[in-house]
Amino acid sequence: MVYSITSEFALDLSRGMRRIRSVEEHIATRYSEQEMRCPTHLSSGQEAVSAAIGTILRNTDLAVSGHRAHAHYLAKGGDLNAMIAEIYGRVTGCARGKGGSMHLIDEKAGFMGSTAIVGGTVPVGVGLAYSLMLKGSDDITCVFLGDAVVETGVFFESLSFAALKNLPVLFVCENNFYSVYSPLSVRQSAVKKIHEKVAGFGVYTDEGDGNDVVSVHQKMSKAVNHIRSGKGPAFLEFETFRWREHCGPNYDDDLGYRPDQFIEEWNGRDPIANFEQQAITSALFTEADIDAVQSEIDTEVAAAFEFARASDFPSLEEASMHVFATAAEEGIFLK
Ligand SMILES: Cc1ncc(C[n+]2csc(CCOP(=O)(O)OP(=O)(O)O)c2C)c(N)n1
Repeated sequence: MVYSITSEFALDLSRGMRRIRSVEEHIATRYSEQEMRCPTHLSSGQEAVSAAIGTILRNTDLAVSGHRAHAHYLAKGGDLNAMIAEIYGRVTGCARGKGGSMHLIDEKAGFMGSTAIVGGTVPVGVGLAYSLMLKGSDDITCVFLGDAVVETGVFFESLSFAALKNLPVLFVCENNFYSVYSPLSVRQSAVKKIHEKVAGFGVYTDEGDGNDVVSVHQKMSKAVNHIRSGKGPAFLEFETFRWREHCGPNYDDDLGYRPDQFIEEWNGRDPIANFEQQAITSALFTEADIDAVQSEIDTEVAAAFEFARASDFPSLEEASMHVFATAAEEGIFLK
């Protein structure tokens, strides 16, 4: 542990990570029931980044993400019932059942959307940051992105604009080293790491072990203070590891696209187990505290799945609304 934290805060971090993992693993377990009919990209193993930022962002801050968005949505205060209902395609879902796992949105929580197009929401996040700046607030926008996003042109255009206008935007890059099956080595020059390339734009950058929740929290706090005090954008790169296949509920290590040694090493770096072991050794909390937290989470997660499954699918009329604005207004699909 890099810096000292209180018992209460340690338990908060643990709760945040356990909640995300429980939700993701529950989705994985139930996916084969064929009731969730959209693709899902799970974040099991990558919980530390989301749990840490979740303790820092305010409700009035804004966030956007991409295809692997569950953890980000939950960390930003999204509604768990509405997220699970969305994955089940129900009208009670956060996008009224029309978006599925990759299109989460919850304006009440400041979670302004996620899309499946790699890099697609980066300019949206930068635009939102511009609007916050124009309003004169000290709220910030957090743009969650994977390592493949920095291979898109739109990322660099957005970064350039954010730097030019000194916008209050935090880019959080979860570098899990792979874009589907392609390692970084076949996609990007290894001369510099991602955060070093970004530093060339003159923005604040930092990097770290994305599985060490306390150090992630410390680095994020520093970056967010930098942004809130008007000093402009920040970019954080955290190295981490996704446990499961790129898309779907299974493990795909049998495919051999990630070296065995790499997998073994990262499996030993479980962010939850490692943090809790240290916290218990440091007497920040006990096994019993953790059990109590887990039992609350289990109840909450079970209730969310029940809520989703008991909800209706969108009606025919509903299904044609909010897809094409004009078409919906005119009701042309219903004629
Ligand atoms: C513009 C675009 N190109 C390609 C794809 C196909 N695709 C979907 S996810 C993905 C990998 C993204 O990798 P990364 O951003 O590192 O996130 P990770 O899945 O590793 O969390 C790709 C190439 C896409 N959705 N959009």
